[in-house]
Amino acid sequence: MHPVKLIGVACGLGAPDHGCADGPLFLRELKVFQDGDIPAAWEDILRPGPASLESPIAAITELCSRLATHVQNVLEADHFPLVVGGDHSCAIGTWSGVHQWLGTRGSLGLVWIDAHMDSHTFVTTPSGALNGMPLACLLGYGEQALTAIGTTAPKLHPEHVCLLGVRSFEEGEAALLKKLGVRVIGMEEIRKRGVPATLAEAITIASNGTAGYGVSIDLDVLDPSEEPGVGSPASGGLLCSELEQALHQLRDDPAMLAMEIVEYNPHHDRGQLTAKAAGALFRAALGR
Ligand SMILES: [Mn+2]
Repeated sequence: MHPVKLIGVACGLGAPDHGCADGPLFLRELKVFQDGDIPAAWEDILRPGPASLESPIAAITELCSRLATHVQNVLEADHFPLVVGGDHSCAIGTWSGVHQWLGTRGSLGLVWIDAHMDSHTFVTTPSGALNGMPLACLLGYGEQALTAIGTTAPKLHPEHVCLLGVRSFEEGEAALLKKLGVRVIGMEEIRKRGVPATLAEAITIASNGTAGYGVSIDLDVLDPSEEPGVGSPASGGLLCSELEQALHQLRDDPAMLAMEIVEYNPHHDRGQLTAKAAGALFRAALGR
């Protein structure tokens, strides 16, 4: 396995609750990604620059551009990027970076594990929060500054994307994904078919016809009764143990190019439960 390079994104400007900006620092302090079996080292923790005085959009655009370059460089060095959020708007930078690195090699697939769809644009959003928009941006919809990072081309084709764990969403974003034909696997379907089978389908969608795929894990996919350390908790989620078990499917898959673990909010955590869950998911997916 390629050595893992951890890139923190200490930014909560895209979330209504900015506390997840402290997530990467806490997770680094708690050493949750330090495991003897997995060669992993912190590369950097990125912070918003002076553009944050202007507007959240300006700050996140600049931060995501920097993040995209970092991710691209890590891949160039034959390492595995693990981006640690911060709010989920960092996904725009992460996957723009992987897309940039892929270049003419082929398309990028993405498995989006989240309680929410994160597929709003400014036309449909009720909150205006940018962490509710990254998937739409990556598909080429939404704020032009954010869809044009690296290149104006969409970073993802709808047929290569699958959402898993969804249970809280608004009509406008659901309509966009439906129009595009993006596969959404909600909790109800997961409860019928099981986590392993539905994750296997998501991986197949992200792999078929692509040059590789990524996995974006929003910790709010987990049930908040067990893991409360997130900014937008939604009840009826996955147990950490069942997601861990299913994530074993990712181990040693050479088609998996990068991963994200985002939205850890240490100020809502209880006895480091959610921090430990982040480490457990990391080991489940990348261990042996
Ligand atoms: Mn999310």
